[in-house]
Amino acid sequence: MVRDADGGLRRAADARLRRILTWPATPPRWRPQAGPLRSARLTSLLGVALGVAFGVCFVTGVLSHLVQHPPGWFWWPSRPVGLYRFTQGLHVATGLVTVPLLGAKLWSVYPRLFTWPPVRGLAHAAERASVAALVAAALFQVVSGVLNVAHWYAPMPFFFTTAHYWVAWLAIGGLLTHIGVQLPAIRAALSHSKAPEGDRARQEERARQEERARQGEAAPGDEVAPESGAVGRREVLVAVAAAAGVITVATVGQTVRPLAVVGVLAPRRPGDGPQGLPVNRTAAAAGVRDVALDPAYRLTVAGFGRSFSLSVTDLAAMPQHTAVLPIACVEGWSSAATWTGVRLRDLADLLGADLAGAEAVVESLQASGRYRASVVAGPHLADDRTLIALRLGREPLDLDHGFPARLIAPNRPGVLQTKWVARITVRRSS
Ligand SMILES: Nc1nc2c(c(=O)[nH]1)N[C@H]1C(S)=C(S)[C@@H](COP(=O)(O)O)O[C@H]1N2
Ligand SMILES: [Mo]
Repeated sequence: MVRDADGGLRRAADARLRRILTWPATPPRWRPQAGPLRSARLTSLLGVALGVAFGVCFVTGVLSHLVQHPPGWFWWPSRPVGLYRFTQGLHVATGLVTVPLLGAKLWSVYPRLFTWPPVRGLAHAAERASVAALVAAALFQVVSGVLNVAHWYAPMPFFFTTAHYWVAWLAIGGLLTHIGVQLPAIRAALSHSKAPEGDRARQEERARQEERARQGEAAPGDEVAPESGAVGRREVLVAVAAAAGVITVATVGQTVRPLAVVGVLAPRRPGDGPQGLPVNRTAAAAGVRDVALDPAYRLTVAGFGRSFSLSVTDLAAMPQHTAVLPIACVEGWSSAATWTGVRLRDLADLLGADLAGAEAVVESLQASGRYRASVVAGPHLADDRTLIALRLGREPLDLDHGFPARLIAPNRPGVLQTKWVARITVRRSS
C-alpha cells in the first residue's frame, strides 16, 4: 500500500537523520527552565491577539500596495474620500500594536528554543525551520515598519516598500502554517475552562504533554499545574494590553487630530507645518525652488494629439473649486486640509476628446525621484473633487506644499498627490 510505503520511507529517513544527529542524552545545564507563568493558555491568547493584529495589518498593507502599484485587474474608487486614510491608519496602528504582542509571545515561548533534543526527525526539523522563518519575517516586518513610521531609513540598505511587501507574504505563509500545525494545541489551551471533559483535541494534547513530560522535556507551555499561573497570567495579559494601549494613544495622534496633543511618539502631527499641514519633502530637498518660483512657469496639458500651456494667471482665471481632502501618507500620518484650484477633469476636457476610459499622468517640476509623477486612474480623473490646487486654506500654496500647483485627489495615498505639477498627459488607459 502506498501509505505504508510512504511511512516506511519517512521512517527510514528519520532514522538516518537521527543517526547523523546524535545528541547527548541529557540536555546541557544552561537550558532555560519553563516557569508556570509561561502557560499554553497565555501563549495561545497572545497568539490569537497577534494573529488578529497581524491579519488586519497584512490585508490593509496589501491593499495599500495595490493602490500604489495597481496591476491591470485592480480597481480602486475615488470615494469615500477618506477610505485610504482609514485603511492606512489602521495598518500602521495594528502594526505598532504587534510590537508588545510579538515581544510577549516570543518571551512566552522562548525556552522552547532549547527543547531537547534540538531535532527529533524530519517533520520536527521542518517545523522548527518554518517557525524560525516566521519569527525572522515577523521581526523584520515590525522593525522595518517602525523605522518607516519614524522616517529613519538609514538602517535599511534596501528599498523599504518592496522588502516590506515581499516579507509580508513570507510572514503570512509562515503564520498560516504555524496556526495549522498548532491548531490542536491552541484549541486545547483555549477550551481549558469551557470544554467538556471528553473533548478530543484536548485529550490528545494532554497525552502529548504527558508524553513529553515523560521524556523529560516538558515544553514551557505544558500546564503541569495550571492553577499556579492563573494570577500571573492575568497580570502579564494586562501589562501587554496596557503597553499596546499606550503605544496606540501615543502614536494615533499622527492621524487622529484630537489625539495629536498626546501623540508624543508620533513623528509628525496633523497641524504641524507650514499652513497647518506637515511637509513630506520640501522644495529645497526636491531641488525645485528656482523653477517653482520662476515667473516663466507654465503648466502643460497634452494628449490625443493636442497640447497647450497655462500660466498661473491662466489657471486662476478658470472656474475655481474648493474641496476638503486629506493627505494620507503611507508612513502613517494624515491630515485634512481645504484646497482650492482647477478641476483636473476641466483641464483634460480642454483637449476636446472623449474622456471615457482615460487616465492622466501628472508629472512634477522635480527632475528625478521616486514620487515625481503619478497616474490618475479613471474614477479619480472623473471625480469633481480631484483638483490641481493653487491654494491651501485662504493662501496660495506654500512652496513646500507644491507651489504653484499640486495634485490633490480623494481616496489616494500621499505619495500619489504630486507636488509642483509641470505636465499633465491624458491618455487611454492600457
Ligand atoms: N513632486 C513630489 N510630490 C510629492 C512628493 C515628492 O517627493 N515629490 N511626496 C509625496 C508624499 S510621500 C506625500 S505624503 C505628500 C505630502 O504632501 P505635503 O508635503 O504637502 O504634506 O506629497 C507627495 N507629493
Ligand atoms: Mo508620503
